[in-house]
Amino acid sequence: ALLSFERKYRVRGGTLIGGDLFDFWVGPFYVGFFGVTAAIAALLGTLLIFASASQGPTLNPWLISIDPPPIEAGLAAAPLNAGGYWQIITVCALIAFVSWALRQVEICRKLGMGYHVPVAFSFAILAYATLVVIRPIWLGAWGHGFPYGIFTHLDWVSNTGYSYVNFHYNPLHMVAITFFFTTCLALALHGALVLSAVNVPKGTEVKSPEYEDTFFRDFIGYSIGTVGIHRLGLLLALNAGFWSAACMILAGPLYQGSFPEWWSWWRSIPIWS
Ligand code: BCL
Ligand code: UQ1
Repeated sequence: ALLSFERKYRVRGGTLIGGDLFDFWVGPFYVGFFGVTAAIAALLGTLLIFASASQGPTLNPWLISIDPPPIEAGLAAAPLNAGGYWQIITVCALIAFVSWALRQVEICRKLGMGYHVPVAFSFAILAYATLVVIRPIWLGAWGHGFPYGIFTHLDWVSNTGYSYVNFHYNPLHMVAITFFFTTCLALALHGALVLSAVNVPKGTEVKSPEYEDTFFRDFIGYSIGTVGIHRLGLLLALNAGFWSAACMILAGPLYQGSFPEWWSWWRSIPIWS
């Protein structure tokens, strides 16, 4: 059903391409040119996953794996059953993700809103593209991309990590993890604080944002404010994705060998060496 306010916001225009073509809704969903391209790319990619899986050696969902070409194949186009499926599926995935972001942009434009959501999603796309396009090209072989399988992608993370001896010593991996953890802290504080103000006993009035500010001023002498916490949350989350991508550009393209060894400059600082 159409919610009472929805009709008012179903405005024409704001499209990036094709004018009125596909400028309509299906049920609650805005379609748009990029809704069509996202749907086609996602459907095609998914069908290709089934096609590749049907070639064996297993149909066990946990074990199915669509593997990139072998490292020796370099950056060439591979035969379907030797990494070619992986290459085409990767293209489908990228078209679907970028279409999804552009559809967000069109919805933002229709509503006269900022582009914060598509900008944020772009960081996730960047992290994915770093793993399956940027880093493999930089290292000279599609075989450096990760395989599309439930267990096999976990094995890839483990093997890739241990090939740098101890990945916890990757300094940018440290930065990325710290941003992920701090993002969780910020969202837990924010969710808890808002609920504590709003979820009051029956018959009593909801507390105003001033109570939220006051809680944190009493508690730690500082409140970042109700808009501020959302800016902080977005900043933390974008940095989590960005430094994840950066840590994988460091690992391989910019630095090979042992990450524990990378820290020898620190151990040899004159103060304590
Ligand atoms: Mg590590 C990566 C944390 C231990 C090796 N590691 C990461 C990062 C993150 C992290 C910082 C993954 C997040 C990311 O990239 O998001 N690692 C982490 C933590 C520990 C840890 C917290 C820990 O021990 C407490 N890591 C280790 C150990 C190593 C190790 C020591 C193995 C032995 N780690 C590696 C390797 C990698 C990481 C190797 C990476 O490659 C990875 C990384 O940095 O990648 C960049 C970014 C988000 C994405 C990539 C997702 C993109 C999503 C796309 C755009 C959309 C998908 C849509 C989907 C298909 C739709 C589905 C439809 C729905 C059904 C509706
Ligand atoms: C905060 O200060 C604030 O403003 C009132 C919120 O808005 C509702 C919050 O959710 C949180 C968590 C804080 C406290 C955060 C810091 C970084 C002091």
